[in-house]
Amino acid sequence: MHRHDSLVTLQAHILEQQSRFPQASGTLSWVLSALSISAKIIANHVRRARLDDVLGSVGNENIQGEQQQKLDVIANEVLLRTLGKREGVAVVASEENEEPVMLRQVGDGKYCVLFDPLDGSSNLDVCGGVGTIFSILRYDNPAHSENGWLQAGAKQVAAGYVLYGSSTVLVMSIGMGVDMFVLDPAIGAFVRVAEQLQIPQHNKSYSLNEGNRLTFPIGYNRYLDWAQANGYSSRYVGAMVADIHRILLKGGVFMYPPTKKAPHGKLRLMYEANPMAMLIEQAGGKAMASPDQRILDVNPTAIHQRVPVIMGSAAEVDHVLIHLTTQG
Ligand code: P6P
Repeated sequence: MHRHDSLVTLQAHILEQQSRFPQASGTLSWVLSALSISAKIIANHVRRARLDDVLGSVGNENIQGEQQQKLDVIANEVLLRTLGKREGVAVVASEENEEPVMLRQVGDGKYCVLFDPLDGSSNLDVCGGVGTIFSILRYDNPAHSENGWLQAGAKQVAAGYVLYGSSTVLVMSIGMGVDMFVLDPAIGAFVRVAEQLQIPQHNKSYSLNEGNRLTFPIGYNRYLDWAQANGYSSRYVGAMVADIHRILLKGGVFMYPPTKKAPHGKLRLMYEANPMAMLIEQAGGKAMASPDQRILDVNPTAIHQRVPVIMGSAAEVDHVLIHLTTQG
């Protein structure tokens, strides 16, 4: 039973962190609290999905060419509505929207919030883990790039995810380490359960969709042969948030390599790879797009662009990279 005298809510944690920046206006704190409220609303929809008969697809494809689930639309609308009410949010960009939405004029202290509202939603019908992923960029100077929101992941001011699993877990970073919160339904608040998470250095576990093995670049198959010869286990949920959460807590390596169907990988740079890469690096891990490119250094050219992903414990990522670079 959680001792309530030591209870620190997400709200208190956000204000605690803000107090370390005396010059802070509190705008970022407001944006993070909007994401917290959105997560609680989405969690309720996810847990009631079968009861409220909102499972299944809406019958059309989203911008990604994927079957849009009813809850994808619901989660997207919750985030757009909640963030839209926050003065500090100038732009929102969603996996579900073809173009970013300008909510208000650019000005000092404004932010761009990018998100995948319900990642892995195809797992919903079978009660599998699904999540929300978010990334926050400062957006007060479009000179960062002609669009303003196309900035490298290294410029993120905050990143995080919500996992709607056996419990509702929120994990986030504002660049000072990674902290974890669990939604306590009894009090309707996210309660801090871990601070300064450090990813385990090793774990003989890899996570990728081996069904694509025949079209991986050869180095990935060399790695799989090596890993299987060295007693590695395979764990793959098929929802990035669930797979990354396991790796953050247990260690290992997660990959989505280039395939014939997705030559640049399937995962989206701006609102999947970048936020997860920030969290993994802040927890002491490694996040690469290729042997010589860090995900956070990729300069984006399009809001929905995809990127190969290799991330997790640094030593485990290195085992993959060495097989991508050795010849023969
Ligand atoms: P595949 C879910 O659709 C998703 O975007 C990520 O959450 C997940 O890691 C990946 O795609 C799964 O893709 O091709 O293995 O089903």
